[in-house]
Amino acid sequence: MRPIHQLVHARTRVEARYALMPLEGFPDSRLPSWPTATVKVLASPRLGAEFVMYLIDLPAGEHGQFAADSSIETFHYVLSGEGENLNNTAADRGMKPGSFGLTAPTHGVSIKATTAMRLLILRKEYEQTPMHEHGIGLYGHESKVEKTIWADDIGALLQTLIPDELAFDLAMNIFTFEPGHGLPVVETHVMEHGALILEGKGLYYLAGEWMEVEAGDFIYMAPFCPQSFYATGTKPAKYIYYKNVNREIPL
Ligand code: UGY
Ligand code: MN
Repeated sequence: MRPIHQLVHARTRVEARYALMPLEGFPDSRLPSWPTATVKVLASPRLGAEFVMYLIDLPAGEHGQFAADSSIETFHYVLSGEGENLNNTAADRGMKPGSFGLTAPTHGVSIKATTAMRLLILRKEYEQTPMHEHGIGLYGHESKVEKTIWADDIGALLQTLIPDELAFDLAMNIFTFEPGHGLPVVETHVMEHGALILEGKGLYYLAGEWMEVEAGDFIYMAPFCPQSFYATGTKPAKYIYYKNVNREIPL
């Protein structure tokens, strides 16, 4: 929390096609099915997003869940702490920083913290498509996901946590950029993004302006928001982001 004698200057911006929101500005909320957790709602349909992103702080020994549902799928990523994914089999039960999972709507997510945990959660309506089954879910750890070179730049590495298969309607990716490296173009695309900066700092280009960003910033990018990024500072910059993929555009 900022000391009271300082000015309340902020980098927070909520514009027509994007929002840049450092975590310090989000008040704590609670959720009925996570009664002892503190929750920050990073993005929701009220912002224009077609998904919800939560940052959940679950104290040691406590438990929270999202019940099985006819339509909502859930992605989770462990930012810190350790715990158990109670609905999973022994092989996929343990959770530590970097663990992630995508759980189908037909299955619940039930997490117990062994030590205090911080989780990034994304929930969205699963867009079914004939011939492609979501399956129960998919669980892993980022250290086991291959880093691929992005745009012929060895200083820009992409990890695709969810395989790019037609059964899945979302991508959750991690980008790691060496200082000075970034996206070589200004992208504009129909997909929207929710991104959390995990490490380092850099300059993000959003709808015509370059803005400083650093670890702990959340960014929402609406469809067709012009966007680009390069890392600054002396250490790599890393961010995790959501993207809707592999489906027809509703008309
Ligand atoms: O996958 C992407 O669209 C990615 N290159 N966008 C981004 O990092 N803002
Ligand atoms: Mn993009």
